[in-house]
Amino acid sequence: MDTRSVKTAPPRDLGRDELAAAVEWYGKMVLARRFEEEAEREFRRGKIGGYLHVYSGQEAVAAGFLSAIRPEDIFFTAYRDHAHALFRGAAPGAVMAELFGKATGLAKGKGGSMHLFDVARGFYGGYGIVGGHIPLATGAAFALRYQQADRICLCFLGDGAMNSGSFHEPANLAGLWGKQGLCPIVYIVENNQYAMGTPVDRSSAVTNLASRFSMYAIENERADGMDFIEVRRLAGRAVRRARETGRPYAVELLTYRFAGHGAADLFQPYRTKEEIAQARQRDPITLLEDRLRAAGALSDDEVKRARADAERVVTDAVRFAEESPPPEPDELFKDVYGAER
Ligand SMILES: Cc1ncc(C[n+]2csc(CCOP(=O)(O)OP(=O)(O)O)c2C)c(N)n1
Ligand SMILES: [Mg+2]
Repeated sequence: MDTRSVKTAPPRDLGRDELAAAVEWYGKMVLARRFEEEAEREFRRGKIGGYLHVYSGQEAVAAGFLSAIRPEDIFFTAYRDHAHALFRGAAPGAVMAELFGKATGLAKGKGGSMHLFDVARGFYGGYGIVGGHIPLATGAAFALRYQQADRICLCFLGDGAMNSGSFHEPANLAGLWGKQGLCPIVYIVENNQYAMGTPVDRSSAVTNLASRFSMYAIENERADGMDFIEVRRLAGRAVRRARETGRPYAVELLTYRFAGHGAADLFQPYRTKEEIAQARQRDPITLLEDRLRAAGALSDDEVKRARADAERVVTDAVRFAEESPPPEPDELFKDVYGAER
């Protein structure tokens, strides 16, 4: 199943608060998209070392969920993480500086694109090992409830990550702990149809990924991940439920990445240009723009202003990253285990 076969829900009336939030998040999504375009450009200019995976096309997923949690809640994701950091309020300059490997970066220039961290804002990373963060997020959710905190944890993961062993053990524990109300986590499977060049039906025996959570007594649902407003509504319900019951919940959101897997995936031999063009017809930013225009909440001028603001913020972020110093050599021995001298 792909996003083309999912119908967008018929427009329902948007409440005043919902509309205001959607306008605000539209601006954030425009910024994230512009940020990613620039990151790809800076990679090609040789300014960004290591690896780079951009989020373009998937914005409604992180935006929908991160707009539905509280400041004290926490979340984990994999390596496609720039938008998650920006949506949560990290300074774009600090995110770009991290990509550039600079001391002013979100992880002091020592993590790079795949390892963004912003613990003060509840963002616990940014992981390059596929599936590696799922046990951590599940343990963190348990810890929150064990400490009797009224906080929940989100765990974003890819369709490919669900086939790693490090998915199954924590999923089992989450189901088990959930029976005692001790695991307030929402797993958000970002099904962008591919794990690098491998489509879901060539890597997963069961292609309804949401249903696989049932094996571990985790209730689940599957939905369109391109429509911000619907994702946000769903997120509101899922998050409230996890908070109230302490039980895990799983959502599979059907989405699509518009760019290559990573910056080195230039030719994308595993998919056709036509497939990409068709997916782009349901660009989450355009869909939201259309919905807001139809509701009379967004004018041409406001769209222009959102784009101009994003341009300015990203230009400033690049300048900040370029002008920042690299980390000092003795930073090598800080924030790591077993490096006492
Ligand atoms: C343990 C491990 N195995 C293999 C890789 C190489 N690898 C990097 S990304 C990726 C695909 C993951 O796909 P998915 O979870 O769907 O995430 P997406 O890139 O689509 O966001 C693989 C196999 C890795 N980083 N870690
Ligand atoms: Mg994927």
